[in-house]
Amino acid sequence: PLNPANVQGDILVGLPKKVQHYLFFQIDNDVTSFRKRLGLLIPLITTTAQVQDDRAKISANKEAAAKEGKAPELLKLSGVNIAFSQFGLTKLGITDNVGDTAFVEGQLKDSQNLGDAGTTDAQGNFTPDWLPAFKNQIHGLIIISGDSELTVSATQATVMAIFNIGIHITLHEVTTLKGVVRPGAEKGHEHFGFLDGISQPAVKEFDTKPNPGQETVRQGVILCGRENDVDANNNNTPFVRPPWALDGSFLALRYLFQLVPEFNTFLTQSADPTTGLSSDLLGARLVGRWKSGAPVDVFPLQDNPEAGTDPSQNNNFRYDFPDDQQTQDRCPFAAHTRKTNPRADLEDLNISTESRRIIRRGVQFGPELTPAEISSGKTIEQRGLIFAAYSGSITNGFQFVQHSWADNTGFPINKPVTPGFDAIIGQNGNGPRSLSGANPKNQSATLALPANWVVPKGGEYFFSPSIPALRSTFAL
Ligand code: N7H
Repeated sequence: PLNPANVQGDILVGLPKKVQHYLFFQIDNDVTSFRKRLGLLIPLITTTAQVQDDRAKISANKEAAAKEGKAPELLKLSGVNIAFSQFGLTKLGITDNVGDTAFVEGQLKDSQNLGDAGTTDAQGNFTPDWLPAFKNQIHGLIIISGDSELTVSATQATVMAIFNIGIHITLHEVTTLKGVVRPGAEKGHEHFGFLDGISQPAVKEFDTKPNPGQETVRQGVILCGRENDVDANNNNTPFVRPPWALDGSFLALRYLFQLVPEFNTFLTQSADPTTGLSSDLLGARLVGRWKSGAPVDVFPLQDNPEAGTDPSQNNNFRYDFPDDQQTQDRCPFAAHTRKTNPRADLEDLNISTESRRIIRRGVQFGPELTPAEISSGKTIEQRGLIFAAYSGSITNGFQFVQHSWADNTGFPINKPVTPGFDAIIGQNGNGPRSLSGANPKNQSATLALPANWVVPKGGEYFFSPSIPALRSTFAL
């Protein structure tokens, strides 16, 4: 059985965070010293068991404070996880093939396939419009989370001191992305304003009390070497993995900028109040949920904020109301949540979606809208989502969801009209995007989406090894 002390904490439960740093690094030439230093880092790595303990402490604290009518004492929690790219494995001299072609090739090479905008030179080589940092060979990623910028920076300094003492440098930083949860009532909401992190798969024999509507996946969908660790793109053939891959997970990391004023302006301009399509309803139909989190499949005409935050209601739908499969009365076929987890659209055709599920652990970055941005309707500050998704396979999970679902205008299949692009994340390089069904009163009309308002600026695929694998195979 699965031992929570063996699995890194971000995968199955998520490091508790208000602030989260993603430190992308390269290993320097003295690999032996790096591996020794990694050995010193291992006791600092937060395991699943520790996150479970920390979360229990946080709720006990809150309860105790509530009883006494006081504000809960601030816990200075901090978490550390580590993951390696294929470049990192190669640098460490680990030659085993972990059995995931997307990971082995790296995300830069996958960027065109993901639909990222970029340029192709005379030799036919594609370069995405990414930040220069992500065009480097990144060897690994250290994730540091905590309750404040101060705690996280202090932990980051400790981590750097383990690897680099005096002139003895074993690792250097390529870039650090600093995520921060949005303030006040926007906590838990991404920058377009929608509550996020609602729908995650439950993991069999780990998340033993799924919420209504929450689907349970076998452990191998998220962790390598466990039940159903199979290639869904190749007749569910079992993946061949080295033994040390057991209880590790792949991490798809994407640095996604969001153009919030432009998104808001589009909603205002494309609303059609004469047919009842307010800008709020249009936004909800593009996402598949109202800003509150309430799913449009259950609440098609009006928001229900109470249901939005209620775990017994906010995930309890399958796009299987009698009118759902052939009409877009309730939810457009190309709404973001429907594209990325189509539920009954495939399941009722006897096509399983289990191997396509991912666990999302991202964090927002950047400030709230400034007055100048609100008045001009133009993005000035950089903001968006550091998207992070874990699964037992990138090719089954993130890559497939982005390429074969979000970017594929014919998906979901078997519909009377062409669904179009995922309204939020669908990508067509520099080309145009549109979707059908945005207006429930005119469902075959297509709505042209002006440009990408989610702009990929970089990323990489990583492998997050188990604690025993870090000891046996990565560290010295
Ligand atoms: Fe999405 N958004 O604000 O619109 N996402 N997402 N995502 N996403 C979800 O159900 C968003 C991105 C998935 O099971 C919600 O938890 C934004 C990528 C999946 O019903 C909201 C960005 C990929 C789900 C957003 C972004 C996915 C999901 C509803 C980028 C994968 C669960 C909250 C900036 C390729 C679907 C929730 C389900 C939900 C938003 C990126 C996938 C509000 C802004 C790149 C699988």
